[in-house]
Amino acid sequence: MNAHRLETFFSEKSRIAILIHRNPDGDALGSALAIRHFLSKWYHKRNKPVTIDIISPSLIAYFLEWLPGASEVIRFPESPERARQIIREADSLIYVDFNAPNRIDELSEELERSTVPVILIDHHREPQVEPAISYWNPEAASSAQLAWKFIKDFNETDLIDKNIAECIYTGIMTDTGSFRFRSVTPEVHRIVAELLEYGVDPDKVYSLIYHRFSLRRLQFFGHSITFRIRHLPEFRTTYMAIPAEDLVRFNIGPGETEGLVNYTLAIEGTRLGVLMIDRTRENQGKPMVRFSFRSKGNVHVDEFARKFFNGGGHHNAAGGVLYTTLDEAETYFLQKLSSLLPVLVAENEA
Ligand SMILES: [Mn+2]
Repeated sequence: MNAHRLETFFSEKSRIAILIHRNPDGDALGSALAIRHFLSKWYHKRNKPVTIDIISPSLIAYFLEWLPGASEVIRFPESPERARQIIREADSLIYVDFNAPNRIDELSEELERSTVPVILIDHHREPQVEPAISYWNPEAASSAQLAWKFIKDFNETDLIDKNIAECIYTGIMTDTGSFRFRSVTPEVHRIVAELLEYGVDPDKVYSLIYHRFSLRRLQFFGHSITFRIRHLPEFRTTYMAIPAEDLVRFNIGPGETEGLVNYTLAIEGTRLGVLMIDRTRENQGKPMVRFSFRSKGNVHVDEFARKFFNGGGHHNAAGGVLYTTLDEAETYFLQKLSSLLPVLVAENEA
């Protein structure tokens, strides 16, 4: 995208709503904040009045609250009417780290009604929007690197600062398992190198995100790993099924189960790791189980999640949901697992 087209598009806008997905992760929030910081400065430089709001469909996890500007994000559960109104009055919408209006719960209706142009900044498969401006690449390791490209394409590097760099760095770090996933290319490291030149402190960012466990949360992880894990070596699969009572017992809040699924892949030989959590309490008491899938190599969990679990995502990281009890969800999962067996046990794959 050339700078002139971006300039033409944004110079006509004065009410921009930036939208992120439910339970925003470091990539969604970091990208959205970086874009808001940058665009605010871009309009300020031109003396053009503008309103730029970030709307989150749910609350923000405590370990992301430190991100520069996070306190200004509008959270739907706290101000539902205001969130709806911002979308209704917006003259442009920026979708960040998601690409289907139905991923943002109660706000989906407002989005579907809206007729204003959409800017898409995302790396998930099968987008369900027709954007006016698109920074979409399913091969990208993170939305943050696409947000970075968007910012750089304005050709006004004097507006880029440490806050912007820190937000982008957080997005890339959290979506790449700290720069180790297959999706990490030399290009990703070149971007990270640039971000460090703006003064980002890697150890500080890592600690603010990952060294934030309370004793209670760490004990919940320990309890899950000890009592809720099942290892199926013949399927090269490891999964955990977490009953609602565990969430209550350890008082586990939104975002606090983040990262638990990764321990399933730590067992040698495992190529599919699954976390299923009873979320009935979040669904007005009606049965609901959320799934997280992680995999290695050519075990493509996005297809598996889409086909059987009302979900989707990336080749090696996806999510889904079933409206059943946890026991039923586990039985169903074990039935569907056989469809993956050939690829799970294929030879010559680590
Ligand atoms: Mn992402």
